[in-house]
Amino acid sequence: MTKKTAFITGATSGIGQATARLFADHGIDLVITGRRQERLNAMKEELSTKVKVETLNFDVRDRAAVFAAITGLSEDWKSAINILVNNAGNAHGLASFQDADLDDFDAMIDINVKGLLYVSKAVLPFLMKNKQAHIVNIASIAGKQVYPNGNIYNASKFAVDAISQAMRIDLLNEGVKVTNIAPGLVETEFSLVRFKGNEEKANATYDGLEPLVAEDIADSIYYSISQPDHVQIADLLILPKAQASARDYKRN
Ligand code: NDP
Ligand code: 8X3
Repeated sequence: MTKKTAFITGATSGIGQATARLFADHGIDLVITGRRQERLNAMKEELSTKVKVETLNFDVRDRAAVFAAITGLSEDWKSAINILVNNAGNAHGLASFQDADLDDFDAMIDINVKGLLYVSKAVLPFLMKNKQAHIVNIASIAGKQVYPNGNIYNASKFAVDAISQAMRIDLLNEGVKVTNIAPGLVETEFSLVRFKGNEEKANATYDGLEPLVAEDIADSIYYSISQPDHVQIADLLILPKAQASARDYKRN
């Protein structure tokens, strides 16, 4: 069986962090990225007892920094990485199109869409050379259905969904599998970021219902990358029991 080595963006928190931990439990060597160096250091210290870990600190919006960090990896890493988990991303704001802040629109397009493209283009040459390669893009139910005030977050995740489909077609002859994962409500730092540190608003997102936890999505990512070589999980939509659509929740 080919040894698995994964590159995970946004591993300092939430879904990316839980995925890094689960992968390490399964012996998958890791390149983990984020902007919070102290968290990257802590993750490296925690996971290095199980697997090889490299950390890279860059803002996915910074195209030059993305390419400098990734092309600067050692040849050992470059010849080993066969899984890319494009997870880094967030919502910025929850306001009507007419009231929303243009800086928030920029952030979501630049991080969730352009950042994912930069990282993918930088990592892809290794994936195409290495065996049994796989890209997992973290989209969202927000990329399948629009909800009030979701506007450009929705647009950014619809873009991720389309990019997953496009990658799957274009990479068909390269032997690179592509999985799109679309979670519903997951309790992470996501809402704190969306509401710019307002804990009351962030907590209200999960009022009266049991959301998913990051580990639930890590499980589905691991499931996707641990299938036999001939099986390609194309798209997974994973919701809490208390959620039926991007706008239908059952709250107590
Ligand atoms: P968190 O806020 O907990 O984690 C986001 C991660 O992305 C962090 O590690 C953060 O690292 C990284 N990140 C954010 N902005 C940047 C940037 N500019 N450059 C580099 N890294 C960045 O949220 P989640 O774990 O919930 O989110 C992970 C993914 O899951 C996102 O793509 C999100 O859209 C998606 N998702 C989340 C859902 C939810 O309900 N939570 C549901 C559906 C999808 P750092 O700050 O250190 O840079
Ligand atoms: C995150 C889930 O419903 O808040 O993508 O957009 S939602």
